[in-house]
This record gives sequence, C-alpha cells and structure tokens, in this order.
Amino acid sequence: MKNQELAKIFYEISDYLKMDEVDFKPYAYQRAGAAIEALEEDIDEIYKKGGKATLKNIPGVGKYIAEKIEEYLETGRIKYLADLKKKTPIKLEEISAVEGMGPRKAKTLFKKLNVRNLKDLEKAAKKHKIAPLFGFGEKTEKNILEGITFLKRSKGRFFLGEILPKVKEVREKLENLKEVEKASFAGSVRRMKETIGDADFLVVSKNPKKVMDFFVSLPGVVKVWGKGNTKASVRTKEGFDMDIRVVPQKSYGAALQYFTGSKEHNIAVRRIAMAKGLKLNEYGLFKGKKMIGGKTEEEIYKILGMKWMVPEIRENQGEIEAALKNNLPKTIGYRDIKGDLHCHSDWDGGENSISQLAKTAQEMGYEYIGISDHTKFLRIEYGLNEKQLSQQRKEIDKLNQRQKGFRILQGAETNILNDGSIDIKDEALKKLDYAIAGIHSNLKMDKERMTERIIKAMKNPYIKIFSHPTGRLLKRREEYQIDFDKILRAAKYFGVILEINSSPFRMDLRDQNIRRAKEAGVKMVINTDSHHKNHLNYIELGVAQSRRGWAEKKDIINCFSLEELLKFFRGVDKRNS
Ligand code: DGT
Ligand code: CA
Ligand code: CA
Repeated sequence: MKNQELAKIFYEISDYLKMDEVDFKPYAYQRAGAAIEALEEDIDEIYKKGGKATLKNIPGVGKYIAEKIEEYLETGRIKYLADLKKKTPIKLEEISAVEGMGPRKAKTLFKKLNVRNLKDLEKAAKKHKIAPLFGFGEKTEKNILEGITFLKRSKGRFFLGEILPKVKEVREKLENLKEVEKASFAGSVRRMKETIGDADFLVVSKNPKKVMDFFVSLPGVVKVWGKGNTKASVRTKEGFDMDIRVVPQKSYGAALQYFTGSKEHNIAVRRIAMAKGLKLNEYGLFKGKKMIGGKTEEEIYKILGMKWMVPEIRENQGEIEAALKNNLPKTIGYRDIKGDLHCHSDWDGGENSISQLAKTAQEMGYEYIGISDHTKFLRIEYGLNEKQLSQQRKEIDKLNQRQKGFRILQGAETNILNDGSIDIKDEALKKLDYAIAGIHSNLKMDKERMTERIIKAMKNPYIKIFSHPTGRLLKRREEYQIDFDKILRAAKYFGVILEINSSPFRMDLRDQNIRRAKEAGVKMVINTDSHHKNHLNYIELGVAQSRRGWAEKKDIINCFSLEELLKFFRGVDKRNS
C-alpha cells in the first residue's frame, strides 16, 4: 500500500508550507494526507480504476492535489516537495521531532542562527543563542535541550503502532509461502512492546533456502545485512530492520521461547533449567545429550514447573515467580473489549460523524461507544460549550432510538484548568452519561501543584475518567511531574477511572503504572482517543499495554457489558464524599 507513504509526503509538504506562514495550503495538504491515510482501498487501485477523476472522490482532494497524487504514482516522487526543501534546506522532520519545535520556530532558527539539523539545534541551545531570540526565551531553550535528550534516549526505536501493520503483512506473506509450515513473530513484536528495535520472525520450514530467498527479496527491502542458510537480516524502506530464523518443527517451541525473549526473562528461565540439571537453548531442553522438550513452549515451561504465560509479560518482572506458584494474572484477551469510551466526532473537528463512528464500533462487535469530544477551553480543537453539548445530546438520543443492541453514550473530554476546575459547568456535566477530564495545557507545572490540580478535578462528582493520566508522549515527552501514589489514592477514593490510552504515540499509562493501579485497586479503561473511525483499531495496542501491565478483566471497565458499565457508573457517587 502506497497510502501511508503518500500521506507522509503530504504531511511533510504541509510542514514545509507552514514555515512560510501560508494560510490555507498547509491544512489542505494535511487534510488530504489524513484522508489518504484512512482509505481502505489502495490509492494505486483507485487511480487505476478511473485516473485523476476518481482521485477527486477522496475527501479533501481537488484538482491540484489529484495532480500531485498522479505525479507520485507515476514517478514515485513529488517535485513540489523537493522544491520546498531546496528553498529552505533544513532537516525539518528531524528538528520537529523535538517536543515544542514546530515548523515556524524551525524557520526562525534557520534564518537567525542557520540551524539546519538536530546537531545545529543542540549546539545553538547549549551556547545559549536561542534564549535571546524574540518568541523563545530561557524556558523554551531549556525545553529544547530536554527534548533533545529525551529523543536521543529513544533513538533507533520505532512505534509498535507503526510497525505492526507492516510486519503483519510480512507474516501473512510468509504464511502463504508453500514451503512455510508456520510463521510467527518473535522478539519485542511478539511481546508487543510499545517501541521496537527490530522485528523478528520465526519460521518452520523444511526448505529454508527458499524462505531466505523470499525474505530478502520482499518488496520494501532496501538492504540485506546478511543472508545465511537459516537466518537473514534486512533493512526496510521505512528504516527498521527485520530478522528471520528458520527452524525445524521439533525445535519450534524452544526457538520461539528463546527468540521471544526478553533477554532478562530468558536468563532467569535458563537458571531454573540449570538448577534442575537441565540445559535450555534455542534448539531444545536437554538432559545430558537427550532432548526432553522443545516442540512447544508449553512443554518447556511445564517441564520447568511453570505454566505457559503470554509473551507480553515476559520481562523478568515477577512473572517467573508467579508462574512457578501457578499465580499468573488472567490477562485480558484481545477480544474482551466491549466498547470504546474516548472517541472524537466531527463535532470537535474529528474526521467522522457520530453515526459513522457508531457503525464502525458495531462492526467491531462492540456493545457501546462513548463520544467524548473536546470542550470549550480547547478552542483550536473546536471544543464544545454547554449549549453544543446539549444539542449533541439530542442528536445522540435520536440516533439511539434507531439502535438495537447497541448504545451510543455521550461523554466529553473536558479540560482540567490550572486551578483544577473543569471548563464545563456541573449542570451540563450532569446531563452526560459520563465525563472525562484531561490536562491539555500547562503541562510543566511543578509536582505538588500538578498533583493538587489533578486531585481537585477528581473530586468533581461528574468526572469519571482521567484521560492519558501521565501525559507522556512516546519518544517525545516525559511524564508530567506528579505524585503518582497520591493520584492513585485519590482515584481509588473518588472512584475515578484511569485511562490506558491506545494511541500509538501515547500508550499512557505505561506498564509499570498499570500494575501499580491494579495493585491499588484502581479501575482502568482502555480507550483509543480516536479522531477517525479507523483509529478504533488502535485498541489492540491498548490491550497489549494492559496485558504488559498484568491487568485483568475486572480491572478494565470496558470489558464490562453495557448494563454492567452503566451500573458501575451509577454506583460511583462522590457527592457524599
Ligand atoms: P528490540 O529488538 O530491541 O525491540 O528487542 P528484542 O527483545 O526483540 O531483542 P532482539 O531483537 O535483540 O532479540 C530477540 C530475542 O532474542 C530477545 O528478546 C531474546 C533473544 N536474545 C537475543 N540476544 C540474546 C542473548 O544474548 N541472550 C539471551 N538469553 N537471549 C537473547
Ligand atoms: Ca527485535
Ligand atoms: Ca533482532
């Protein structure tokens, strides 16, 4: 699918245009990019069907942009972007990966200080050349340096959410190869870690050579790092690497266990084998020279006195002790989610209407969807005021009259203001099915004030959910300064549910915080924070995160049926507390 690549090019064009402070054009490209990214059909196929004319059926694509798409599909590039890059020769993508650095700031730093890339930016900040510039200041300079440090730490790692669709395609292709008996993910992809260093595949085949040839010539492979008889390693055009191993059936379990990792988990498991006088490696489990296990993972764990455990928890964080005591968590399943409670509709600038979102949710087998648009403090996101919320209520009520066995709930993602108050009046909150509160401004408050601010919001009787509770952005932004234990105590006391946000760039709460919440008896909800109906699929990432945090069905409120959920919401009554 070329959709993703083309969308990325359009986003890039949009960013370069933003540097020139053009008014309308950047947003036109951004919109077209989003529409193309969300297409279910391959853009190439659409074009083949009816040329430029059919392209114009895509929302946000007019004559001019259709021409650009055509140029890309015909030549593999868009000259306009090359021209823009020539005009302002900076590595914008690199620079704007730093939290707080947008296209306009990048342009200013280029003009005033000739900052062209990340290195230049770091140098300029360290020499304190940025602070004196108009519109920057000490604080911005400090934030830039912090952003760069954070970025460096996660360098070379990729978002699971970006990698997963691509490696699923590869796995499918491998599975369809007639020489292949079995193909599985291994490594961090199988463990569903939030970021991935490289993607690992494990294959069972009697004809490894065929598999090797096939693997290194997959479309999108730009470099072959190595190709042996049973293993190979390649670089993809997206910039991440993929490793493959081919093993015989009898070693499949041992190899899968070994290559799934984590390394720390493996070391601890091997130690247990050694203590029993056994030897464990990627070929099997051995007593002296005799292989006593290796065909399946279950077999290996069983011989070592453990129950099989889901890959997501194999980090040597207590799972081995739990497995030995037959005390593993009953992690939730990928199909246990009954609804999504954090979705943005076109009322606040999201891509889809409420009924479109509801339809997709129904197709996913959900029992309910919660529409939770931004509220008025977020003007740039078209936040809804009290009056609009009440109009929306009417529309939702009307839509619900036509639904059978499915319910649209009305929520709202309100803003926690600096003093902890909510930007929507209680009388309006009261009429919602539930209200979410989140922090969308002043993220850098000191710890004590930030904690107080959040706790005050939790006291509001209508706030049921605290969205993206630690505010981190993967590879981009650290968590807020908060006293998480205090937040947990308050959440427990006031019955506030903490969100596990499935957005590939957030995944907030992180695994350890999920475990802490679970231990504190605080309920959680897995939400996608969708701004487009296709984002509803991100739920898989959130479920993975919850499994990595040992969460069970009873901990996650959207594993509840509609009836149970509503009962639960009614039961949380803070007015007397
Ligand atoms: P990544 O790629 O950084 O996201 O993380 P992984 O876990 O996928 O690591 P990777 O690709 O280097 O190796 C895949 C698995 O192979 C790893 O999870 C465990 C196993 N493995 C690799 N190196 C070692 C090692 O030195 N000792 C042991 N016991 N296992 C290893
Ligand atoms: Ca890996
Ligand atoms: Ca690897």
